[in-house]
Amino acid sequence: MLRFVTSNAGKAREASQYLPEAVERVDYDYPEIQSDSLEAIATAGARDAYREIGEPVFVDDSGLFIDALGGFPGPYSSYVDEKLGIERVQALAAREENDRARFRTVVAYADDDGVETFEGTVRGRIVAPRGSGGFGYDPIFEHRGQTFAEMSPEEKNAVSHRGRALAAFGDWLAER
Ligand code: ITT
Ligand code: NA
Repeated sequence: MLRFVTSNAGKAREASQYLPEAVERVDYDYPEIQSDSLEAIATAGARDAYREIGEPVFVDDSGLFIDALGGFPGPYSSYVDEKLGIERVQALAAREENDRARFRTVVAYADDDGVETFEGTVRGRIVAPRGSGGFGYDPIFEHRGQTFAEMSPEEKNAVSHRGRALAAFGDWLAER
């Protein structure tokens, strides 16, 4: 059994579909350090959550990086979603010629041996919102003609940043 420390139900759903072991969600809101690096945020979060909970845990820190906006909102994606909302982020991006963006996830796993991180990236374009699946920025992120919110959970996991990070994590767990 794996413990996933997250306040985000959408992340937890995707992880349980992907990993070979059962995933239990732990709703502990670990303090997030401020950093431009998802690796640093995830590593500090996993270490803190492991200390707090006393059992091996993993966390997921993710962000949407819009090329024309210098990678904004990036590590601040959660804050920007909360304060502006995805429609206003899309409106900002629509003023630019270059519509390219990427999603990134860093999964960090902590146990007695320390912290291991696993990364996943997917490239796409920012478009006007479409679809009702997924969560967060999914309606404005298009990959090969479909937004992530138009995909089934399986379709999204097969190509997504989180799917790729979890696949690397799963391989590592299996080889351990
Ligand atoms: P945690 O408790 O796990 O930290 P969170 O929602 O605060 O949950 P992050 O700090 O990683 O997660 O913030 C990432 C932001 O990007 C947040 O607004 C998410 O909704 C959004 N996001 C993350 N993964 C996404 C995905 O696969 N599709 C769309 N939006 C995503
Ligand atoms: Na967070």
